Amino acid sequence: GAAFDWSDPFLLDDQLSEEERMIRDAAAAFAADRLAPRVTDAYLNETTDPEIFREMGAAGLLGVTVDDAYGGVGASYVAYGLVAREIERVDSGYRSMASVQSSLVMFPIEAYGSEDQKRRYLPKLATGEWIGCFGLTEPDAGSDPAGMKTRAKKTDGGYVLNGAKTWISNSPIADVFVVWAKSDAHGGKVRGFVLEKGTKGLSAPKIEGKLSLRASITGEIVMEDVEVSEDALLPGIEGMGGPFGCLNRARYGISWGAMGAAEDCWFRARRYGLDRHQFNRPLAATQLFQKKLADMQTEIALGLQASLRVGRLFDEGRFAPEMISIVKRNNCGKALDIARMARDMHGGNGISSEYHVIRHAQNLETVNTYEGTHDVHALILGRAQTGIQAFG
Ligand code: TGC
Ligand code: FAD
Repeated sequence: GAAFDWSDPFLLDDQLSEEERMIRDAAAAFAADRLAPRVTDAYLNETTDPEIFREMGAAGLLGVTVDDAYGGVGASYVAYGLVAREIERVDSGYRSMASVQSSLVMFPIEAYGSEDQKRRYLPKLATGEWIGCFGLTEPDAGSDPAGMKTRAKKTDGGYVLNGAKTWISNSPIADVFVVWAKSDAHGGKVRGFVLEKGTKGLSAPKIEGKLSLRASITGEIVMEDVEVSEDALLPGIEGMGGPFGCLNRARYGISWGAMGAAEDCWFRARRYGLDRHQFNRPLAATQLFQKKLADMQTEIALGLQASLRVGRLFDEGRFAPEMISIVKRNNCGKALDIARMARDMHGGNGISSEYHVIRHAQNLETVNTYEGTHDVHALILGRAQTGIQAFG
């Protein structure tokens, strides 16, 4: 038999390629050296340093799956997931910044963009010189994005866009805006547009006062008669399959990321239980404490194994969106439970920023909601097995 590694029960590490391990280790070093030292201040003061994008780019953490001809890394979806896990081990907000850039901005430009669009945007997004955002959600269209009101009207040689997006990660500091709008020239079908900061009529006010994901800036995108030329249109896709194709990638990455945050909570709870004594013995010597550690270990081991499987299927071109709903939904829900549990196991110290677990728990409230809420993914899975659509 093999020795049991409590921190890697199913020997996940063994199932990775050499390249995947190298990328994972680079992301882990970056997260520990560059992100961990800043996160508490960023969270407490609700500040996002745009420089982080440049640093992530230099470390090769943006556009992990994007072709290296356009500045990406050209690595696997498994490698992308491992990067998300390492970044989110520090903070879900930092992982958000990276997943939006890679899956929601670089991916659609690479997959649906023209050659000119790819050459213009991808290299600068890969280095982090340009920051991207993705506008799908609107004030009256969240879980039901097909209900969007944003419109693109055809003009001579281009389009004029009107509408408002809300809850948009990165938008107040973004240079590049991938936005989705119903286009009258395409029978009212949803089309993607790439807008640039500074375009007349385009603004992105910050949403203040978030009590979750505070290290990641969030804003609106307001479009008032924004005129763009024909080359702002993403030519390669029409319909809701456009934004959903991006969401598939981001949701998959989040399934890994949430496990990274959960692992951080688990390791901290274990350490705390070994160090802290009450009733003349370590907390970790109690049965209740050990049961909680066993539950954490079990859910994390299963969750990581499931994400790895979906990642391999992704890399083989054999994934289905429902597989992603299973891992996005379950891993986020379990991570949130684990973070709340770890907070409890830290007692009063658990509410202090110094111990990090309450920050993870607060962040995971967002992670459980965005990219399809926990319940919306249940409805996607319910539909797949009953043939009955329960949401609309
Ligand atoms: P439905 O009728 O099911 O489908 C409409 C069309 O879309 C296609 N489609 C997909 N294509 C690819 N991948 C998927 N996962 C797809 N899901 C659907 C489908 O084939 C169909 O195509 P066509 O050509 O036949 O028209 O769609 P519906 O409108 O009934 O949708 C229902 C539902 C609930 C599944 C969907 O609307 C949904 O997933 N809602 C959740 C919304 C969401 O996830 N928003 C995320 C916003 S972005 C974000 O949160 C970023 S946070 C990032 C960060 O900071 O990390
Ligand atoms: P609603 O859709 O109004 O849902 C409210 C509640 O009702 C939820 O519990 C939901 O599960 C439930 N519900 C909804 N419909 C049904 C139904 N049919 N049956 C049963 N229950 C239902 N969006 C972007 O486009 N780009 C971004 O970069 C982005 N970043 C974000 C960053 C943050 C910090 C946050 C909080 C959100 C972000 N979002 C982004 C938006 C996010 O995707 C939406 O918040 C999410 O899709 C849910 O939509 P909603 O908030 O409108 O909630």
